[in-house]
Amino acid sequence: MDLRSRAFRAIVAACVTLALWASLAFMTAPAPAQPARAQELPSEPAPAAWTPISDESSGPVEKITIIIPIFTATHTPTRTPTPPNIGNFVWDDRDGDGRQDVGEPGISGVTVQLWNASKTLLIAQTVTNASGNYTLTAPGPGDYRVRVLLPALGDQFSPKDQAGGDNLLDSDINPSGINFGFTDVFTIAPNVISITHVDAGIIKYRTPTPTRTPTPVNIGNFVWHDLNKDGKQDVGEPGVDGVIVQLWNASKILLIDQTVTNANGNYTLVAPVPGDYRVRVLLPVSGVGFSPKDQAGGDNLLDSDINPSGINFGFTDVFTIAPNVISITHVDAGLTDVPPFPTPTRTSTPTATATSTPTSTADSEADVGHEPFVYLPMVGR
Ligand SMILES: [Ca+2]
Ligand SMILES: [Ca+2]
Ligand SMILES: [Ca+2]
Ligand SMILES: [Ca+2]
Repeated sequence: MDLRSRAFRAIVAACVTLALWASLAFMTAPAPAQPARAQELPSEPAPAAWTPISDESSGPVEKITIIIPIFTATHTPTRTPTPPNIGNFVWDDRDGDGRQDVGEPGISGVTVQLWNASKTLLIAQTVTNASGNYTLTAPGPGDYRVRVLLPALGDQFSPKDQAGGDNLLDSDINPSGINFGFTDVFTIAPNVISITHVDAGIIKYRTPTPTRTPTPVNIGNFVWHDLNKDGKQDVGEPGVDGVIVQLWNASKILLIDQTVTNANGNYTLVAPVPGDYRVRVLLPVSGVGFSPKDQAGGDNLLDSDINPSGINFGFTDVFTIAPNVISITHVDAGLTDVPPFPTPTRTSTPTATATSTPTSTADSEADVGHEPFVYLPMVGR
C-alpha cells in the first residue's frame, strides 16, 4: 500500500483519533458521571494532533509513531497495620501492696479505657471479663494512656510500680495526682502487635468489721463440801452456801468482782472483758481447808481448781477468757472439814474488805486462807 494513499492516511488519522479519545476517556474515567464535563469535551479546541493529514500540508510520511498511554493500576505493597492490642489485668489487691500476689483474684466488670497521651480523646473502652482481663485495641502505633474507672465508692488504686521493676506483676495506674486513674504515657512502637503489662490493682473498700462490744463473761460456778477430801465432786457431796468468791486479775493486785455462793453452792462472777483472771475463794470458817486440786482425771467440771497451798493459796491458777467466750462454769472449789452446822451467825458483811487491795498475798498464806471476818452461816446442810 502506498503510504501516501488517501485511504491509508484516513486509517492513520482514525487510529490517532481513537487513541486520543481512549486516552482522554481513561484520564477522565470518573467524569462520565458528570454530564457537564462530558458536554464540554466536544467544544474544546481540537488538539494539533487532530489536524487532518492532507496532501497539500505534508510530505511523504516515512514513519508514524503512535504513543498510546497505558494506565496500569499501581500496586504498592504497603502492609496493612495490625491494630495493636493492649491489656490485660485488673485485680483485687487484697493486701494493698501493689503486687499481683497469689490469692488475689481479678475483678470483673471494671471499665477500662484507651486515651490519647494528652487525655483529650477517648479512643476505646471495654470492661474486664470474669477473670479480670481486658483487651483494648489501639488504632495504630503511637502514644497512649490507659484509664481505669474505680468500680465502687471507697475503692482505691494500689500504689504504682511496686513489683521491683516486674511490669507483669505491678500496677500501672496513678493512684493520685494529676493523672489519677490513668497510666503514664506509653508508646506502642510500629512493630508491636500486643502489650499485656498494663495492669491495675484495686484496693476494694470493705465495710469495717464492727468492733464487738465485749459481752461481760460469766464465771462459775460451784463450791462444794468434799466429804471424802479426794478433790472430786462425788454424788452426795453438797454445795456450800454463803462462801465468798472473788474475781481477781492475773497478778492478784486488783479485785474485780465478788459474790457469795447460793444455797446450792453455786456462784457467778462477771468479768468485764475477755482476758486473764484468777478466782479466789475465801475459807468460810477456821478449820476448813481446800481439797487437792485437779484430781478428776482432767475433767474440769468435776475437780477443784483452788490451790490448797503454796504461793497461790486460795486462788486458782491464771485462766484466760478468750474473746469468743461468754461463760465458763468449771471454776470450782472443794472445801474440806466444813462444819456440819452453822457456827457463828453472820456478824458482818465483808464487802468493805473487798475493796482493800491485798498488798502481799504471797507471804501471808495462812492469813489469806483464813480471813478473820469471814464467819458465814453454813445453812441448808
Ligand atoms: Ca498484693
Ligand atoms: Ca504492669
Ligand atoms: Ca469428793
Ligand atoms: Ca474445775
